[in-house]
Amino acid sequence: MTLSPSPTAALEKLPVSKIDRVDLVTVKLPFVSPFGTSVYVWTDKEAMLMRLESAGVLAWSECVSDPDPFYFYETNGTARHIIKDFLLPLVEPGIALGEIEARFRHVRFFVMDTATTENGLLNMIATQKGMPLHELLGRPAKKIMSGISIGLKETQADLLAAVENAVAKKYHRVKMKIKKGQDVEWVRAVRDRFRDLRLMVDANGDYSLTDIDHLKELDAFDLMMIEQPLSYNDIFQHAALQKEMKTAICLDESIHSLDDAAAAIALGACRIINIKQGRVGGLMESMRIASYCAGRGIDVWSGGMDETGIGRAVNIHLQTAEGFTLPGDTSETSNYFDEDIVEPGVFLDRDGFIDIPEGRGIGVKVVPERIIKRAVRMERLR
Ligand code: OSB
Ligand code: MG
Repeated sequence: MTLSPSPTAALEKLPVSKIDRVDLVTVKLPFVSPFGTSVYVWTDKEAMLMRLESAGVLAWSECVSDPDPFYFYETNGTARHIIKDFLLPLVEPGIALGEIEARFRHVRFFVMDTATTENGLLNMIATQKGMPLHELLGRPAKKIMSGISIGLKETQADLLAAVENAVAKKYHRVKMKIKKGQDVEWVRAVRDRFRDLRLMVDANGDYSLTDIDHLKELDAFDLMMIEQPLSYNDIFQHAALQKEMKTAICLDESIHSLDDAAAAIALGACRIINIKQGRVGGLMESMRIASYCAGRGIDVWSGGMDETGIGRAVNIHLQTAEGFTLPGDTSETSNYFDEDIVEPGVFLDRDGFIDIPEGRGIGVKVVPERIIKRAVRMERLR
């Protein structure tokens, strides 16, 4: 197999400065309405934020773990432990990002914590250089496509109202959550009403191969893809399912690295990959996966973890990278929060596109009063 030039070669050479101070700040933001998936219903976002300070320059980063292990095995509690006791001590002044990644590889599996730390360092470097993050990543600015993830609703009328709202805002595609017993008829209701909508579904692993005939009924609705129909832990069975289904399978939970993506593609387990930078260890691994997929006809898009504006800004910058061919889970701030902790928030323009926040680093500014208002825990690590 020929390998295309690494999209991160230049980034790996960048040295990090002395980080004088590191704090973890956990904030809790109420959702405007509960967000339901096949596994759990969240009523607020409890996000652990990392604040880095170097010679008076500030850079923030967001860990995408939840307080619970219902989407992923990490929690804000395990993330704090791994960052504090294992990752941060490996970050020494003057060493290059590639060396930091190599050191982080000794810490097995904790991709969300690796991502938090690495993304914070990238934001710091871009801020110090006075350039936007996408420029540090070597990517030109562009308008970012939008997409919304609609959680499970109590009634089909509620679902149709939410889709109607998304269509009116000009979202480039709509994702609806499904689960066993709330799938085919709910998709049919949406498709009957919105014939041309770019529509997809996400099952968060609720089905097994014994449901194959039922899942195949979804082939009738011209869906862009079905996201993670089978177990969060599986690649092999998805390959069997993809052979039987017309609709493209997209993997989310199963993919934690470039190696996982390569295995999934080689097995024919999916035709699309949802890249959540936090779930694959950060921006650099995300770029590697996206470039790898681009060379093999596999579409990728940026997933979301209903992040605060810090994580959202990172996802927005990432989507300038090679290979991000499809709209991601990047919705307006108001879809989740009455008030976010950053300015500016995310808005769609009249064609449904999102502007990259302007300025150094991730671009958005953290509003200190809002952090204080929402903080549930603060801890200085260094
Ligand atoms: O499966 O993509 C998912 C949110 C939390 C956990 C898992 C998922 C999601 C979403 C929300 O679908 C996407 C977003 O708006 O950030
Ligand atoms: Mg998903």
